[in-house]
Amino acid sequence: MKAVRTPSDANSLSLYLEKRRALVEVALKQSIPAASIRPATIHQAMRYSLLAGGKRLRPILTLAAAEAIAGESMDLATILPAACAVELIHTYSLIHDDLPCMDDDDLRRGRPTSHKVYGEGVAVLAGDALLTQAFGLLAKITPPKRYPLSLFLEETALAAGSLHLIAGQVADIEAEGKKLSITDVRFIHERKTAAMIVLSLRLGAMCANATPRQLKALTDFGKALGLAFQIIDDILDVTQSSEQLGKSAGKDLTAAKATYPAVIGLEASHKEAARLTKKAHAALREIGPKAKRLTQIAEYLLGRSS
Ligand code: GRG
Repeated sequence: MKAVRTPSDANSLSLYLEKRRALVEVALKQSIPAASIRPATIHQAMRYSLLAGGKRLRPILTLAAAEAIAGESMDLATILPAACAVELIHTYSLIHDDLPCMDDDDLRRGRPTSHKVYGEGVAVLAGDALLTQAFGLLAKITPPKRYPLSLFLEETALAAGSLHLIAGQVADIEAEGKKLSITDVRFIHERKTAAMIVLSLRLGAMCANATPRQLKALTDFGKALGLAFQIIDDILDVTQSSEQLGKSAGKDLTAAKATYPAVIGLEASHKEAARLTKKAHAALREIGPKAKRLTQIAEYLLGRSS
């Protein structure tokens, strides 16, 4: 019997996410050395954290940004090195963030954290190796006409470095237990979370040879989406259980962390996340109908529960 495809099949976001996630999973498995290669411990530790699941939001955004420029029928194989690179950097940051000298967490992606399984030394090195390999993957990109390979490397180093991802982490550590203004919290969230989300989108768009106007639109989308994503993350930390999140819930409160709910309350935080999601949608107008998946992803993230 002939399979019947309804229009809602083709339009379903969950089907789209499932397909893109499957592509990313296969590519991630191939993106780092096999667990048997000497010294096996480091490769096992890298694979343990990288292949532990997770939403794969950032690599999916890289693919979706490229598709927003070049269409869903494009060959995604050319985008996967960049998509994997952002997930490797993200996973490194989670491994290091969980260390006893940082957030000291026991649970990540529903499993014991890297240092709990492999010890602190190997966990630090697994993070370092993932970060390093991310640049190895970026070097495989065939640069499009408008953007030289050096720009991919430079933008990635900038987003993951001491002006953005690490800046956010340092400001976060220094803020613990202090009374912060919403501007201070926003400073942290923009660096710790939004910068990598913006990078994920920009790398995808650059791979697809986006025009400067399209790249600016996706950057504005990413800034608003990234901040909304972290505000929702702050809200979920208060409202969800560790089982639902696959990581320790309620830690922001016990560690007196800088969060939106702590400064403006839960209801106002929800409102701000919704306002930013609208702003993110508005930024996509420049791109047009091909940005449909990005619009849907932003809406989906606003309503997520894990
Ligand atoms: C250099 C020692 C050293 C440490 C760097 C930069 C850094 C450590 C940590 C910052 C990482 C961090 C915890 C950012 C917060 C962003 C965030 C909401 C992470 C969780 O992302 P999800 O929900 O996680 O996408 P999954 O598991 O789904 O990928």
